[in-house]
This record gives sequence, structure tokens and C-alpha cells, in this order.
Amino acid sequence: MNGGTPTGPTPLRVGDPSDAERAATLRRLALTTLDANWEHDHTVPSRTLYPHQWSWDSAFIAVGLAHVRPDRAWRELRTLFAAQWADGRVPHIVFNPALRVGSYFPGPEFWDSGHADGAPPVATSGIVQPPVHASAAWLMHRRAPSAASVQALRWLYPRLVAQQRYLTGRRDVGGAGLACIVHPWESGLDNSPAWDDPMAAVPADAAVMRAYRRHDTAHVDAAHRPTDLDYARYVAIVAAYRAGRYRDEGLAGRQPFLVECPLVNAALGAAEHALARIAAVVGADPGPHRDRAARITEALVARLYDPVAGTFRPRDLRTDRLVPARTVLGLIPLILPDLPAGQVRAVLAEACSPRFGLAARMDRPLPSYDRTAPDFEPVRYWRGPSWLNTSWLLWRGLRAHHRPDLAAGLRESMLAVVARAGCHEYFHPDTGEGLGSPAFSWTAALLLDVLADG
Ligand code: 2M8
Repeated sequence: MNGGTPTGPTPLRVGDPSDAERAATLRRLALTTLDANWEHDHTVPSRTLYPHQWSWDSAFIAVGLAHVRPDRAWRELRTLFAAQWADGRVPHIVFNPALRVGSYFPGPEFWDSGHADGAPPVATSGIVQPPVHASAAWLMHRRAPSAASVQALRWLYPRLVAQQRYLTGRRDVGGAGLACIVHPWESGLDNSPAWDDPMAAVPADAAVMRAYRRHDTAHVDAAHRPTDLDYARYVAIVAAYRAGRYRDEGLAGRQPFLVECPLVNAALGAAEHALARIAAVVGADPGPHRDRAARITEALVARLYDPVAGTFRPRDLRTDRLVPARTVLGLIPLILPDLPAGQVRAVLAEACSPRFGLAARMDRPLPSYDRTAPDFEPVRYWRGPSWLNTSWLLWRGLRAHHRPDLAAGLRESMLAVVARAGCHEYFHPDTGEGLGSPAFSWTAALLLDVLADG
């Protein structure tokens, strides 16, 4: 696979007579993909590249499964939260013990969670991912409320609360009520240009990777993935955290990468809004969740909004500066229903600028990075390609802030790109060519959610 000749996607328009047919075809494709990736009690993101269970993937997958396989949707979340640590952290990977050693790098032997206090019996990683699970659980229940969904919410509620407590407590390194991430993997946007500056401070040498075997580049063109130097730094950060047995006391003195991410913190605030709704269903008090939601939104605006650029940016806690890159991360705070009007306007202007090209009729899918930047890379993972999950989050934000015109444009671009290329992991932001895994679960799942809105 390579960058490909720009042939350009030919999006079908809403109202086209073949719309219903296209929707039916896409639904079948999505279901086949999700069924093929189901693994006894969870869904793998991809059979080849990611053969274990991933945290935020499972939340997106559960949202889609709720439309077609509700039992499996709740099971997906139960399996993930059964691996929650005693301190409330939800690990970003839950390893499948049945897989052979070496089926993914870095695997359970590298993370060595067994020696950490409060880790579950099953092997996991020691870091987290964006807390999109409470919002997912609320959407799932709202989609098909039943005795079973209420029961599932009752089981999940204290666990979701513990997840929030972990992130706003032990991870509040900046002291302002936001969660700090200690690894780019925690953002989910591994090699985003947002991390270039903070990562440059992580001492590492690409040659370190000669001691390990990467598996990703056996399945996907190396030009579409993070570099060996990126991986050397990923490994160095995990090694530092692992050396402290993944304890969070004194993080500022021990960890080389400490950042407040707009996506992670927007998800954190949205989770409190969702928990307020869930609390009302399970007989708990929604009030404290509403208060926490308001505080998170306030802190997010105070610390991560850049009034000069008119977008949100991650804050590097090592330098106390906002990072310069303008990435899709900056648009995601739109998912907060209580985002102030000024920031809503600014984010919409940023999204509709030539940098991201959001429009009521889009000619190209939403990129993960400013497409006018000189270092925009259309095929390299999170440094340019279009991803369904970030588009879906923005789509939800547009609906929450009453922009049906833009939401419809984005929805159509998501459908068109999958109709043309299939359930790929990511897509060329100009041609729509499919990149990465060709049978990727969250693409399939979020497609189902988007289709249900038709
Ligand atoms: C990617 O990240 C993993 C590490 O966690 C990897 O590159 O091996 C990211 O796209 C992340 O957001 C995603 O959750 C994961 C599994 O799909 O893959």
C-alpha cells in the first residue's frame, strides 16, 4: 500500500435514489467486520495489527454494537471494566492470555502489570486512554433502554465514577482539575504532531528498537506508521513508568512526558454529563456530576484554549506552554454541551477553515492535522489521515451545538469514504484511499451509529 494516485472519492449525495441501497450495503459490511473481530468476550480492533482488547476502541465498538447486538455491546464494556485497577484506572490494553507471545509489541511481558499494586489478575498495560466510556454507556442505554441496560448501568456506574476519580485525582499533575497524560498512547492519537514538542524532550535513540521486534510494520507499510524514533521514545516512557510500578505519586519528578490533552479532558467533562444522566437512572445523585462537569469545562477553557489561535491546544506541563501544532484534538471540546458560545464559535471557525475543511458539502474527509501545515503527512497515521472516531466525535459535537447543516456534511463524508474504501482504519485525506487495517472495528461500529441517524 502506498500514498496512491489521487483519484478522489465520488461521494453520493443525500437524497440520491441509491442512498437506501448504499446504507444497506454499509450496514452489512459493518456487521460482518464486527462479527469477524469478536473474540469470546470482547472485540479486537483488528485481527492482525491489534489482536487484544483496547480501551477506547471498546467504547466506540459498544456504541455501534448497541444498534445490532446489544448483549454483546454491554459485554464489551463489562470485560474491559473487569480489568480495571484498584485505583480506578482502566488500562488501555487488556491482553488476551490465549494469544502466543509476540503477537503484539509491546506485549504483556513488556508491561509486566503483575508486579504493580492493584493490577487485576489478567495482564494489562499500565496506562489509560480517553475516558469515552460513560458517554458510550449513556448512548447505548438511550438507544435501547431495557431492564438489561439498566442492570448494566448499575454495574458500570461505580466503576465509571472510579475511572473519573482516578483521572481527576492522581492524574491532576497540573493542579487545576484536569487529567494529565503520561504517554502519547494515552491520547489515542499516538504520533500526532501535537506531541512533537513534548516528545522531543524524551531522551531516546532509534537504535534502541533493534533490541525489539515491531509487529505493526509487518502488516502495514512503515511509511504509514510511527517511526522507530517515535517507538524508542514510547518504550522509554513506559520503562520510566514501569520502573515506578505505575504509581502516580511524584509523577512530575519521574515522567518525561506530561501533557494536558484537549480530547482527553473534553471526554472527561462529557463523561460527567453522561454520569449525571446515568445517576438519575440508577438512583444516585446527578448533582455532583453536573458540578464536576462545569468545573472541567471551565478548567479546559482556562488552560487549553488559545485565544490568539482560536482553538484548543495541549498544554505541555514540563514547559507550561501550549504546543504550537493545530490538530483535530483542538476541535473535540465541541462535544461539551456547556462549552461557552465564544469557544463554540472559534472551534467552528477553525473546523471550517482550509485547515480542516468542514462544510455542509465536503469534498474531502476531515484530516487529523492541519492540511495547510508544511509537515502534513497524508498517509502517516495520526499526522494527516482521516479517522472515523475523531470525525464522529466532532459530528456529535455539531449536533449538540445545533449545527445540523455541518453535521450532515460531515456525516456524508464519513459514509462516502467507507462506501468507497471499506472499513479501513484510516483514510487518505485527499483521495479517500483506505490505509492501515482493512477490517477495523471502530470504523465499522461508528458507521452503524452514523447510519442509524439517517
Ligand atoms: C493505536 O495505538 C496502538 C497503541 O495503543 C498502536 O499503535 O499499536 C491508536 O490508533 C489508538 O488510538 C488505538 O486505540 C489502538 C488500537 O486501535 O491503535
